[in-house]
Amino acid sequence: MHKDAKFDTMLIHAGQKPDALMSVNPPIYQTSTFAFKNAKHGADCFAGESDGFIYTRLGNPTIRSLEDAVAALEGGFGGIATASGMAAVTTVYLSFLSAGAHIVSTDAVYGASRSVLENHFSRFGVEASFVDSSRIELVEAALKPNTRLLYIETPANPTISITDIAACAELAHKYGIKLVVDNTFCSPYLQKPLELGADIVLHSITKFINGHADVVGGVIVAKDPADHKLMYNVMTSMGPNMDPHQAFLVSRGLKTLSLRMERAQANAQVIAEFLEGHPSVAWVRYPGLPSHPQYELAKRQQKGSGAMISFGLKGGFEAGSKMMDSVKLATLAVSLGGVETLIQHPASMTHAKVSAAAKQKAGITDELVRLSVGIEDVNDLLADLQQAMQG
Ligand code: LCS
Repeated sequence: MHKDAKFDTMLIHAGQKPDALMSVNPPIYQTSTFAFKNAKHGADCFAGESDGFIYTRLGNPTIRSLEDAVAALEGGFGGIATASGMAAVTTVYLSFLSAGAHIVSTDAVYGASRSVLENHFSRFGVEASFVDSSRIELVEAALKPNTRLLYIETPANPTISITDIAACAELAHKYGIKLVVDNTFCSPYLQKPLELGADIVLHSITKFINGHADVVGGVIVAKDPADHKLMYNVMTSMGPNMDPHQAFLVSRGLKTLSLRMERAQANAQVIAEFLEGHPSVAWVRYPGLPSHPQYELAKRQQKGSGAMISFGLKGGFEAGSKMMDSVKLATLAVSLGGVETLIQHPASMTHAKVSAAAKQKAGITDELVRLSVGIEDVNDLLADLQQAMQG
């Protein structure tokens, strides 16, 4: 692949190295371990003086192919694939947070990215503050001398609020703090956090990157080789590694990222406008609507508006529940970013473990319904939502 290859070309070719049989796609190296040619080769591999594979927890060609592809797409130094998105999140936390350290995070992050700090990292003396990171002055006010990480999710799950990545990078670097961006909702097709100054980008690969609701996985990409090395050591020591078969499936899904994202966000724009004009709908949050509070920032920072919408019905939680029970084409399920349209209720599902007070403060209200728009025919989706709101 030419070094100046464009994004869509990279989607198809990045990370692909022909094997001995010139296989066009990366084979599934479904093996736990790799034989050494001789004792010296084994010792050289362990010493890092030969780049042969050793053991799948430490690296595997099928997984490496995916890691290299995502690293190239994000414009980073190296990729680290993990068993789940949460394995990626916790690998980042474990790499940079020690007892006595502090992290500042977006308040409306994915529920587990928050609750793992509040319920588990707190047991090891790690302190966390959650702020509305769309307001940079609140981020700055939350920083402390022991802050090690600024962790933002943009657009945030599930409020779709948008944080200025470049402004956060400037702030973080002024205080010698690393900026981490969860880029799950956009994927590298729509947003490139490392180019905007972030140090580390991560994904729940379960979502848009894989895109077919058949794999759980995660990936981390660092800009700086030293950060990559640190996180790679943490990941391979603790063992939340991806499996070769998972990596194969994700590599296959990844190739159509642009096509899926284009169709899904075109559908989402039509649906968001329909919802905003519907008499039963109280409010809609979608970056492609001028009513979105960070509409201008979204236009500047993202290549498109994405496929995630949140909204509230005038009848509140009761009306939302009724709607979720009445959809026939959209599926009532958590997760997002697949080819199929999903609908869910964050307050009682994905963010159930976040305290009621924290949810209220972060804008995760009881009435909020979240839609992950798929690539079905948009007229069928509109008809389904229309009948479900009447039902
Ligand atoms: N980051 C974001 C933004 C997410 O939405 C999720 C999962 C994760 C990290 C964790 O990834 P996982 O371990 O599940 O691969 N979000 C989910 C959601 O909204 N519904 O179900 C899972």
